[in-house]
Amino acid sequence: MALSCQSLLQTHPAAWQGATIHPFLTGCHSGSLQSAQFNTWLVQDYLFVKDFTRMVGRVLGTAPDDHIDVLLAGLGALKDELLWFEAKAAERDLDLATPPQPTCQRYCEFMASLALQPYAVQATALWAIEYAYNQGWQIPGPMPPPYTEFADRWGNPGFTDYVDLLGAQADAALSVANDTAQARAEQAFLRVAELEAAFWQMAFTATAVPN
Ligand code: HMH
Repeated sequence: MALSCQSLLQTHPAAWQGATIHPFLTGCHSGSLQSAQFNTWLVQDYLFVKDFTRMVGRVLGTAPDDHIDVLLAGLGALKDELLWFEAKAAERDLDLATPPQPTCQRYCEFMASLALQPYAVQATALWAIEYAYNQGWQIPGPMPPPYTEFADRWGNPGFTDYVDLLGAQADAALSVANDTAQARAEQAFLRVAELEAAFWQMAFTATAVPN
């Protein structure tokens, strides 16, 4: 049987919980997160999303014809998202010309490395990256201000539909992928899960570093 997004989640529940349940997100929900911790995440996630946009561009470059439309819509949303990050950073007086933290750097290097992988691996990683935020921001329950709009960005029904479409495209690619590509897709899924957990954790470990 071919690998699917659903089977990956079922086979690796602990890894996926690590990616989507974290004190950063529960701290946003309860109000216990320090604003410096949130700001660290905000700046690093902007840097992440810039490189993620490049990755989606590369996935589009290898996608079959009938997957182009969804990916183009995703790129359109990312254009808006980058401007939104810039506005959020300006509201908080944050300097976006900050160097990436090692964890952000590692994640960006992983995304760059996907260019060498078959399309099925790229599509699986893309789905996992988006699904991690789609779930992570929703699991704690309704977020109080100032975090409501952050939870809505990745938890809104339109984004959820987009993530479902990415999952369907990854499943379609996996259904015709050979064993090697399927094994690599599973590795990529686990690497995304690990990097997502580390990315949340970065807000706690990096905040004390002066810039
Ligand atoms: C670290 N993972 C990270 N940042 C994001 N913005 C997303 C996933 C979703 O796009």
